[in-house]
Amino acid sequence: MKKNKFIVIEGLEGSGKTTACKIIKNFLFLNNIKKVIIVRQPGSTSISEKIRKIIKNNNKKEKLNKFSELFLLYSARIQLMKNIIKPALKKGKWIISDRHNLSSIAYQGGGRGIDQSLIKILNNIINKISKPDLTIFLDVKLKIGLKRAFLRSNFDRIEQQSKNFFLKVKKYYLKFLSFEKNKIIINANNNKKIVQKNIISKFKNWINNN
Ligand code: Z5A
Repeated sequence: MKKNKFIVIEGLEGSGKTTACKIIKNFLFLNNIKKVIIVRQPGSTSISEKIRKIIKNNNKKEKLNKFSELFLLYSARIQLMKNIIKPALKKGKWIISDRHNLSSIAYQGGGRGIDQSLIKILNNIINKISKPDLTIFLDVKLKIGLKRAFLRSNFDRIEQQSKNFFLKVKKYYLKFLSFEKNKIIINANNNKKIVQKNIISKFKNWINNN
């Protein structure tokens, strides 16, 4: 039996992260690995879900400061790491997380322009609790991703940002992804069937070697 893993799915909006989480869970189930928890960030604990609402919703009376956004994201992440992820990993459960530290590097560091040295300090706190075994990055063209996200529902507070914001997010994703040792990059511009096939084939290969 394989040792349980902490898997992170990353990418721009509409890249298919939520879909990919389900694909991986289903693949593991078919391979007799049934103790699998999918979590989303920010979110997945009662406090983190409250924080998610503050981060996603537009407050017309008061603008959310970029540093408040950053610290809220890390408050949500610490709650999730300490209360769900760490205990589940200890019990031998697998974790699939829809976003993690790399999202903050890309959105708050790249998009909002917050100094990476501050984000690095916060990431070190998170990594001391537990570090992902694998990051799967769904590489989607901005236009395709945003179109999919918009078709699914109206844009939230972050999705309403400018094209330039998302270009910076993508740039930082790719830059910092290059420092990740354990990663899989998927071309997420293709149709669902092709993307699913590629995810399974690359993930299967990774699992067989880890
Ligand atoms: N955020 C941040 O700034 N910093 C952080 O540290 C963290 C988060 C952790 C979370 O929003 C927001 O928080 C996010 C970044 C910020 N905001 N923005 N912008 P969210 O969780 O609500 O949304 P999201 O993470 O951006 O994901 P999403 O928009 O829900 O998309 P997705 O999960 O990547 O894709 P999906 O739900 O699987 O698919 C979207 C639609 O496309 C759906 O109808 C699918 O059926 C369809 N789809 C999926 N794949 C395909 C393919 N291959 N072809 C065609 N259609 C497809």
